[in-house]
Amino acid sequence: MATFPVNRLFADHALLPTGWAQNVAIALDASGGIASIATDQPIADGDERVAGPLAPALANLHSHAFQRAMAGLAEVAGSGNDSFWTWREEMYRTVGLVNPDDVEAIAAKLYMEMLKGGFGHVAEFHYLHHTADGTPYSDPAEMSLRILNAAKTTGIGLTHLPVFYAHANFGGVAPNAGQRPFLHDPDRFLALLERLAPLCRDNGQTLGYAVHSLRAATPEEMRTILERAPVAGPIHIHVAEQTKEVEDSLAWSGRRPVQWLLDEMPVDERWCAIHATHLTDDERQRLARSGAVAGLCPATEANLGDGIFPAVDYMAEGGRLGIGTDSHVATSVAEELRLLEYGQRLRDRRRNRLAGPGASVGHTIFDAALKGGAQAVGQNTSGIAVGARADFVVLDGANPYIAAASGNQILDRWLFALGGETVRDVMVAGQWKIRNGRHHLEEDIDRAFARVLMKLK
Ligand code: NGQ
Ligand code: ZN
Repeated sequence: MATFPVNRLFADHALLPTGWAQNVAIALDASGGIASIATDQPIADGDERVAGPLAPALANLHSHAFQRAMAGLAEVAGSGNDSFWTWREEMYRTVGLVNPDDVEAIAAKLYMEMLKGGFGHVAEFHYLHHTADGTPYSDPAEMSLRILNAAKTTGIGLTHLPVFYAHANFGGVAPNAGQRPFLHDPDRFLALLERLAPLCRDNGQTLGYAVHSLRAATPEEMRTILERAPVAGPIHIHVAEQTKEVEDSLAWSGRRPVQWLLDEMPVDERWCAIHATHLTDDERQRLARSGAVAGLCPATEANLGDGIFPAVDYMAEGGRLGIGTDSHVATSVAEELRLLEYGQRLRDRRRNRLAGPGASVGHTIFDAALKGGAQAVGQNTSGIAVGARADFVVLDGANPYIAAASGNQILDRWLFALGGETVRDVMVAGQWKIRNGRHHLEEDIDRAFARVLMKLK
């Protein structure tokens, strides 16, 4: 492999780990990593000058791709007491309607949308393994392979997280009919991981795994998987998203879900606690100290009526967090980060909650989600730094709001005042995937996706 830089970018403004810098020359290596960064440079022959401010693309740490197909279709009121749990019934209905071709088409459309929204990588929390009646496909990895393909087609980086799911609630309650497509015993789940490990490696994709929730696995099953999984990547779990889960956990064990998880599992930097909405002060402090990432999905959490994560205190305690688009009622960095801050404001009836005195909120939460997102998807370097993967967004320098902004105003304008069109170009691993707002396979991806939506009507 070539060891010399194969490509050089030049940005008038670039967001480095030390903050915004000017006249930045970035050399990429042959494997799509950042080889060198120099600031206050003249533009050199052969440099490709980007069309606006350059920022790192973020990792989206939580996705259930198939749910994009029903986003916006669960907004008709039912009995007057609609909840997360009634939404889940509708979601299970969608599960029963999609085959592997459909899932690949939905995921490709979604991943293209995510790229356009400023994400360069996605962690797919993948539990839709089997047919509607629970029969495994002739290749038990079929559905996973479709996710791998969709990521490859679109060019988004992937951390694939096959999900272990075996029960309907704490204490090993038998699963219900809607959950049949999700189920494994530990041996079969471990076999799935074995099969996927070399495929992900060959694709340059990361393999981790997830346990769906403390509702879906017994402590014994979790311990077996933790001991035997042939995987070094991240471990994710949904936890304490709904108050009912907290109540059920207390009834089962006398402990709250996050308390139980921190007591009983070796939670550390490898772990990502998805949602973790409902925390006591003690749980919040312990989670912050654990080094794990809280995987927040602000648009979905708002949509499902989950509650508000205590981000002000958690960040003050040094807790790590990242963002995910989860059910994909939103697909952009800006929407998620904006709602993260706005939830805190609505609760506290105050402004500028997640930044310290004098700091930009946009920059503070973008930087937190950059670092936490990278950790949660299994990357050990993040941002525009030597050794990191070259995952960039170029904001539209011709947009007057962006053109007139300097420093962190660029982020605050993008995240709090502008829409999706602000992201102009997106690079993943040293290659442009979105250019001037478009993907090179846009028409094909849209056509396949439209067919699926018409079928689901
Ligand atoms: C999921 N989604 O697995 O897709 C869950 C709902 C559950 C979100 N929590 C199902 N947003 O937690 O049982
Ligand atoms: Zn989820």
